Amino acid sequence: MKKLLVALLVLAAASYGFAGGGGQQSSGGGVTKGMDRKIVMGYSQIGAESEWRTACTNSVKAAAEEYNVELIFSDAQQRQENQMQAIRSFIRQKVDIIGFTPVVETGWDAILQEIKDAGIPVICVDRQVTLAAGKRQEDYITAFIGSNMITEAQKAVQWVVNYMKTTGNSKKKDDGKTVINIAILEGTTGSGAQVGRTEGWNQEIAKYPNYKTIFRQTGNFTRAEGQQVMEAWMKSPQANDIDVLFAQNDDMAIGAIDAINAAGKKPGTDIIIVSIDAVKGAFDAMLRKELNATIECNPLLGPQVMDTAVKILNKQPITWWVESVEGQFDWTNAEAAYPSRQY
Ligand code: GYE
Repeated sequence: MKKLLVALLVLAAASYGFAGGGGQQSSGGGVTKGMDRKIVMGYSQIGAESEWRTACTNSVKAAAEEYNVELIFSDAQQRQENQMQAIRSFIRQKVDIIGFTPVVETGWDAILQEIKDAGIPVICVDRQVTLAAGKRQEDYITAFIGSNMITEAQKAVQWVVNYMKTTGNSKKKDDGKTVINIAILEGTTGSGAQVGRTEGWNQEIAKYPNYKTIFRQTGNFTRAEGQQVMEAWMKSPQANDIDVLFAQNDDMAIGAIDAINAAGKKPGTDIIIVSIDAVKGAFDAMLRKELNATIECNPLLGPQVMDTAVKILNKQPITWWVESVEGQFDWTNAEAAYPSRQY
C-alpha cells in the first residue's frame, strides 16, 4: 500500500513537473466570461526570444485573467520536445482546450493525433504547422490565430524597392539596372515565420532581377545573434557591397544596427534596413534614423485566443483563420504613431 502511494505521488509530481517547465497555474472561483463554467486552457509558448514574443505572452496572460480562464502556461525554451511534454501533460490533465505556438512547422503529426483522439480542441497561435503530405492542418487544428507571414515579407520588398528607387542609400539608387545587394537575417530555421517570410520575400524580389542576395543566414530571431552574424558580414571582403539589410524581425535588425555602427558605417543611410514586427525598440531605432522601416506583425493575440476558445467550447461557429490587419511604419509616420503603440 505504502509503495503504491509513493509511486502515485512520484507520478503526480512528474506530470505536474512536465506541465511546468516554467509553468504557472492561476486558479480562483467564478465562471469564464461568456460561459457557464470556468474553463482550463493548457498553453505552450515557445520561449522569450524577442520583444514580440514577450508582448504576445503578456497579452495571452492578461486576456486569460480578463476572461477568467484558468491558464496552465508552459515556456518551451525554443525546444519542440519541451512543447510535446507540456502538451502531453495537458492531455493527461484533461484541459478543456489547448493553445500553442509551434516552434517549427513540422513534426507535429503524432501529437496532433493524440490531441484529436482525446477530443480536446486546439488553437494554433502565431505560427502554423505543416503536416505529412495529404493531411490538412484544418482537420487537426480547430482554429489558427496570427499573421500572414508571406504578405508581410512581400510588403517589405515593396517598401525596399520603392525607397531604393525614390531615395536610395548613400551609394546608389535603383534605376532598374544597377545591382542592389541584399543581406538577409532569417528567423529560426523551419519556423512558420521564417518559412513564410522567406517565401514571400523570394517571390516578390524575383520581380526585380537587379536585386541580388549576397548574404543570408539565421539569427534565430534574437538581438544577440543578429548582431553576431552582422558583425561577421561587416568583417568580410563584401561588407562594403551591402546596400540593403532585410531582417525577419526587429530584434535581429536592432542587433545588426549595433554591429554596423561598430564597423563605422551608418545604419539607415549606408545600409537601408527593413524588418518585421513594429515593436517599441524598432520605433526607437526609426526615430534615431537607424532603422528605415518595419512591417507590423501584431503580437497582441490574447483576446482573440480567449474569445475563440469560448466560442469553440460553446460550439458556436468560428472562422478557421481571421488574418490580423496590420500597418507599416517608416520615417514618414513613425513619430506620429509612436505614442499610441501598445507593444
Ligand atoms: O516576428 C519574432 C518572434 O513568430 C511572428 O517570432 C513570430 C515571430 C516574430 O520571435 O519576433
